[in-house]
Amino acid sequence: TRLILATRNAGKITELHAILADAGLTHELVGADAYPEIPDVKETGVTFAENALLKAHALARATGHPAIADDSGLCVDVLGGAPGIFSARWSGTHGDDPANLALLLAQLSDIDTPHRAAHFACAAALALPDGTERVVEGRLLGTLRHTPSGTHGFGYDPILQPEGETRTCAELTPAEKNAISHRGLAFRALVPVVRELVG
Ligand code: ITT
Ligand code: NA
Repeated sequence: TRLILATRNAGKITELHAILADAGLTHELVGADAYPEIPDVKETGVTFAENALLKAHALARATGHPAIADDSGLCVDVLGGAPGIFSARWSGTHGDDPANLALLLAQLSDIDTPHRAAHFACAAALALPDGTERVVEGRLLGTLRHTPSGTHGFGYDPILQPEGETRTCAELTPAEKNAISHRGLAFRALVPVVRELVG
């Protein structure tokens, strides 16, 4: 069965292929870029779950295939949960990961380590063409560094140090990150749902 990955984020796509393959999913995974005629989905929700469902439904409806979507971001305690759902456009330009990270670091420059708690959040949604939907969430708790470190991953990975780790997410191997990440947790929880509803 074809399963649409309702995302255009290359970092997410790489991680999702590994996470879903490790979980034993054998579906043909096709990214949204295979459907250039389908317009970008407006993320008008106010939660990760709402935005993930919007993206999954839009691709399922437009393609006629089941679709899974990821809405995710970095939530900083001292900023009241920001950037949160605005993580991909925090600096103004959608998808410019380095600019978003640089702006966030500048905003937190006066905040010392005990007050730099943050977490990654991920909502994983499944939608079927008939409108059936499910969504599950995962989190990765940690602390923000003052300077970026590491070259793996994407987005804010070089500044989030997971709880119990001495390395940032960008210093973990991809397999190490997927084993503990918000995305790994959410999509491993979604796999039995896919098996039940898609087959
Ligand atoms: P799609 O909507 O096409 O999936 P997007 O990049 O716009 O792509 P989001 O709206 O969910 O997706 O924004 C997610 C942002 O949150 C992403 O651009 C990163 O800045 C950040 N983010 C999410 N997961 C992350 C991770 O595992 N590591 C680092 N940063 C992450
Ligand atoms: Na979003």
